[in-house]
Amino acid sequence: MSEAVPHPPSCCAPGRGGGPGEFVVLGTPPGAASEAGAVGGPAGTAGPGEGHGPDGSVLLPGGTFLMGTDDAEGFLDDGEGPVRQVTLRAFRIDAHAVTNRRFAAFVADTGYVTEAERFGWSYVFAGFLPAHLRRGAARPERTPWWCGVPGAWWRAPLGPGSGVDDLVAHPVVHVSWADADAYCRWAGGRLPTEAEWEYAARGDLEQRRYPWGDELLPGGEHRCNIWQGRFPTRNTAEDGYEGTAPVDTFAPNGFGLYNMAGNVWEWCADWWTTDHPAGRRSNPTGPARGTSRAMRGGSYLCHHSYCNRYRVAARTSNTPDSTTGNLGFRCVRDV
Ligand SMILES: [Cu+2]
Repeated sequence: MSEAVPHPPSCCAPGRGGGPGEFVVLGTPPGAASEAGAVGGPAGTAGPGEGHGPDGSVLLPGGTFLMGTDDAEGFLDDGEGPVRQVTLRAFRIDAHAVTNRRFAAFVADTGYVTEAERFGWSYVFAGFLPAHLRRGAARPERTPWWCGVPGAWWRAPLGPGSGVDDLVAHPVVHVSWADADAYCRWAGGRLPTEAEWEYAARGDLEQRRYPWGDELLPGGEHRCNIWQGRFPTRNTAEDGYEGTAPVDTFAPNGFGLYNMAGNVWEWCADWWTTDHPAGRRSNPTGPARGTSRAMRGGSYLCHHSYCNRYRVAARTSNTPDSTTGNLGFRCVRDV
């Protein structure tokens, strides 16, 4: 497998239903992938929201910032630009991604069943799988380092036989957009808009490439959990992690927020578009409708040779029912 796949249209997280050419064509598709039916969130689950005290979330004052980038390293086709002036009202945001511990509390309280459970499978990075699960697994044609694994879900992130006992402080993964939305409502919040997410990720810096500045390794130090080595065959894990890291790993950004770059992709509220109106905007919420939802931040699989989407202006999307081992979320709250 060659190392560099230049500027692929979709990033390292494949879609469940996929667009043309995107879905599983190698091996045998697991289960009845498109027959799971409509999955609603748990209606009326108003949340207790405990566990989000002063330590768990950060009040951001809002204001005006420059969203997007014209960085030569950026991906024009992803709609990273143009740079535009966006004004936001104040909001609170989780200091880190939602953990397995918190998601377990949500499920215990509500009996919520995730979409990956209903579909009966989810995407796991092939390099993490034992040979017997990897062999014959269905793989997306354009991102064949992913395997559709029957029985993979948030509580069994590497499929049957795996668990989250040692991962309670790691981000919950294998959650769909609806799963994330249901959790946020239970917790008394909502998913961030893309504008809120980017404003938060920038940590009060203006037009920098990463949440901490322009250098990937300031002073030679790793500041986020991404891929080192040769993607996708050799992960040297120089940053300390092959897969997910605990949600408060590495120094926080200027707003006190952890892992806004790398670790796991994070769902945003907005429908996806690459067409941003120029000029000033106030509290933008994205298009009124769409087919995929925006994701931000990049993940432990991101590598410069492949997608370079751990930059703060980078973005991608996925169909709302998609679930993978590198996609999680955090919540915001109105104030
Ligand atoms: Cu990536």
